[in-house]
Amino acid sequence: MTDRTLRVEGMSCGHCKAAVEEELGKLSGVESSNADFEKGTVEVRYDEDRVTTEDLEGAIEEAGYSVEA
Ligand SMILES: [Cu+2]
Repeated sequence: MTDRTLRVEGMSCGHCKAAVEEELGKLSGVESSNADFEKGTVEVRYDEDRVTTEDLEGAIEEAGYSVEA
């Protein structure tokens, strides 16, 4: 398992947090995620063999937020 913290732009409340975590949870290979809207980060634990960083970014964008490089 790999742990990675991504910087997410645009989260402002608990609903945003839930939306990001829900989209990430749809990826098989993501074990857990924890978004922090105050810090603007999301910590993701995932299987590197099954999920790429691009997949994670795509899920976050699907939820309506953007990932900072
Ligand atoms: Cu919100």
